[in-house]
Amino acid sequence: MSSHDFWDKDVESLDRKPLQALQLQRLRQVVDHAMRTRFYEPRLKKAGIFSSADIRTLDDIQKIPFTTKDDLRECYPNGLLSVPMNRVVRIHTSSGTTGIPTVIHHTQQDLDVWTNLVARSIHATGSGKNDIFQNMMTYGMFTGGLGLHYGAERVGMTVIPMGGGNTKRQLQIMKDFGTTVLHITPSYMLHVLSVMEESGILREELGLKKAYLGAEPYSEDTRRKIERLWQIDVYNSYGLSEMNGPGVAFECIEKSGMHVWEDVYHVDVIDPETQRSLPDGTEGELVFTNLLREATPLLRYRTRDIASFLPTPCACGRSHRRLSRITGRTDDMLIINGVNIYPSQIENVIMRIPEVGNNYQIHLEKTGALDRLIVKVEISSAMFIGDLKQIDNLKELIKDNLKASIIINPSVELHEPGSLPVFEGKAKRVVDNRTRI
Ligand code: DLL
Repeated sequence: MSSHDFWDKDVESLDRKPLQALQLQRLRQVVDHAMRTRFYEPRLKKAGIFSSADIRTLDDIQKIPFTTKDDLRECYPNGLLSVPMNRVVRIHTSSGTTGIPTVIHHTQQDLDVWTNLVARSIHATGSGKNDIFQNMMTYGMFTGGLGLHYGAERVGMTVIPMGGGNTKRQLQIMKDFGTTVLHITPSYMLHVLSVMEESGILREELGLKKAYLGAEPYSEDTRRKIERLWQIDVYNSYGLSEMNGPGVAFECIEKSGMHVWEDVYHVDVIDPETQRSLPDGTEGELVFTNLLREATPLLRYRTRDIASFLPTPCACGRSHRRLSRITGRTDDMLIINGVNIYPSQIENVIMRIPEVGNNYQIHLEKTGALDRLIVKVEISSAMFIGDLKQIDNLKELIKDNLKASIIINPSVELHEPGSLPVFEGKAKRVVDNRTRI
């Protein structure tokens, strides 16, 4: 590997030992900083931590109590702010559709750290100043727009700040400016393909090479499908507004798991029930500490996201560990007639089937005392003009495969291409119409 392959070689290839020493030093700093806040001071003291002197090893992080989304909501709007407001240069919120949003304040230094991590991530995918970057994530309080924007500028890409929506115009811009890299949600990426089919613009007229897909879960088969249909490389990108936003974990050119930038983020994988730490290779809930936060320090934040660390080093030479795909959230588990099912299990099954189109939805209804699972699936355009027998066979195939994977017997509805609701940001896949008692 040459230093050219890294954005910041010294940090990205730092051996595990010095990397952990750096984490410890920064953890101690952030604990001292948090200790000065009204939110953390009583909590840390209650846990026996009076200053950074009580954090002697990295394992001492376990003494720090968890912070939850509810804690953040209770602090709305400024309860976690730990610098004077005149040092805050930007505010972001989580994109949650219900309830009170969580608020993250940023100082200029916070933004610089974030921008640098995004730049590092983009560089790790092999993109740079020769790329035309079309950012199709929503701009605004959501971090997907501005977060990638500044990182892309820092590596010298030509940035087209489109934001989400207006798909025909997006395609025209892609064609006219020769866009090479997109930033977009996976569900929207599949929809753009359907719109391209009607728009008269041909794939050959576009210079597209890569897409950064994230902000919502998607399966490995969905990645392959998008790569095959678009003839591009897809890189998975994970982040959450509480930890800045995108740029927390990103795939490198190896496309095999997302490097978490461990000089800035300490991550623990815990069993959500017992709250005990789990070893690399075991799936659990991700718990993040931002080691360099000024305006909103967050210690041991329970993300509710489920994933595992890959147990082997990456061929790219980066020492920062890789996260698996996010397989679900502790709060998106569906209980259907007593059986626990994650929506990702359903996507895993249907997106493996080539005749399946670009969109799907999971509906839950109540019939008497029983729950009913209805999986609505768009079929491909080629299949749509096929004969009825073929369509019936496809329906049975999807049903059988789902039954084999999730145990319960679903109803499957096949829909024509483009007929299910489209989301230009995060997709809403589950519609739960069961009345709760
Ligand atoms: O979604 C930040 C982001 C923007 C990440 C653009 C990647 C690209 P929030 O709105 O706070 O922030 O939502 C965070 O989205 O806890 C996960 O549940 C989910 N999520 C984000 N990326 C992925 C991914 C942004 N690659 C929440 N795979 C997180 C699965 C993801 N889920």
